[in-house]
Amino acid sequence: MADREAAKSVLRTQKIELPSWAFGNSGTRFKVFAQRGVPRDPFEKIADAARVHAHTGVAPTVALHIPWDQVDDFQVLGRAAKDAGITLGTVNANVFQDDDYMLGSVTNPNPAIRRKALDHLLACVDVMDQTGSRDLKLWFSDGTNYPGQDNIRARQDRLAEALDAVYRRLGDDQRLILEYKLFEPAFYTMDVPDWGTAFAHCLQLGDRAKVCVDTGHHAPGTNIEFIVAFLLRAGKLGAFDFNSRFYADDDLIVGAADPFQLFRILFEVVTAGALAEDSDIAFMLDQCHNIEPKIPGQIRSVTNVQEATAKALLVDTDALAVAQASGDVLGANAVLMDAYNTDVRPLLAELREEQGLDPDPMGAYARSGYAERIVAERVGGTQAGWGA
Ligand code: RM4
Ligand code: MN
Repeated sequence: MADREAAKSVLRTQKIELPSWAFGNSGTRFKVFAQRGVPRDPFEKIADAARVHAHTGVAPTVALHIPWDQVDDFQVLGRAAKDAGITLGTVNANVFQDDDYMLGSVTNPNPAIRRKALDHLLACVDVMDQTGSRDLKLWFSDGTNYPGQDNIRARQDRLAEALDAVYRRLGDDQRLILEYKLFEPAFYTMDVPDWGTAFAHCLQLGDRAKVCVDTGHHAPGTNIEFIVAFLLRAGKLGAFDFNSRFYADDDLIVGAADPFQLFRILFEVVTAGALAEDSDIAFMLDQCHNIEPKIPGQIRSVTNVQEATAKALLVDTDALAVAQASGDVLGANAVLMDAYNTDVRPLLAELREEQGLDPDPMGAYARSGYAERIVAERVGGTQAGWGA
């Protein structure tokens, strides 16, 4: 087994970014169940995200979604985050909730609608200038539902044109992160359906364009760790959107559906050296807590990523290399499984204690009284949520 202390020193520097939208109400197209105490504005979302960081110590940034998190002055929001002990992270553009976008945003056949969508993306870069965010994450719902509905190649041209305009607007320290998704809301073609499409567009754009792997955006049975390994090797993995899926884009708690897959993904990250402190990969959560309480849902998500990471760090890479070189199929597999089957919870509890944190973040949150406080205080106003 690899060195526990070495694993701990990497875990100490791990950073996981929280999605602001995880704290708002969410649901399916059938029903959004409102929860008491849910934030009514971006400031309250930030307070909740800071709470997750306070208990876990590894979630110091929160991603914004524009216009869901639109405020008059992003510097004020940034200061609020700082006062709460966190900073603002990735800016997510939202060009999927306007009536104009029924037939697409940047790939819409109507040039005026394409212009409107592009203007929003450019406005998101303005937001980044104010928040100091490094990454602009783009996910497009664009696509078609019926064969013949639109010209597939023309839509790729329109996409490339918009991406290029955004890329050229970025500052030297800013990046474009392109996310793909197999299907939904479009059911016949998505304009960015898979990592290959995202990769090809990013290659064309340049060094500061990278791919986001949302773990819920693949066909069942897809070997996601292979994609991760490939993109890492090509220097094109920009970010993860972590979540779990049983069926499609379920947005459930990461590590809930398939903790072994999460371990395999993180093992690829670890062996590529991409967990190092200077790594430029954004490890984000992209989840919705439809029926479970949201702050504990985020705490559980963070600790699930930590547990999978710890196991990945415990793989005895020397023994693995020997087994691989000698063609010892079962031996190599056993080395990996030994690490996966290790109970890393005591190690993580120890790490938290060393960092002055409660070893049990879920318990500490429950005891903190925060949940009761926000229920009592957040009365009136309109709860944040993405509708439906
Ligand atoms: C999309 C995609 C994006 C996220 C939105 C809320 O399916 O995963 O990353 O911003 O959902
Ligand atoms: Mn996502």
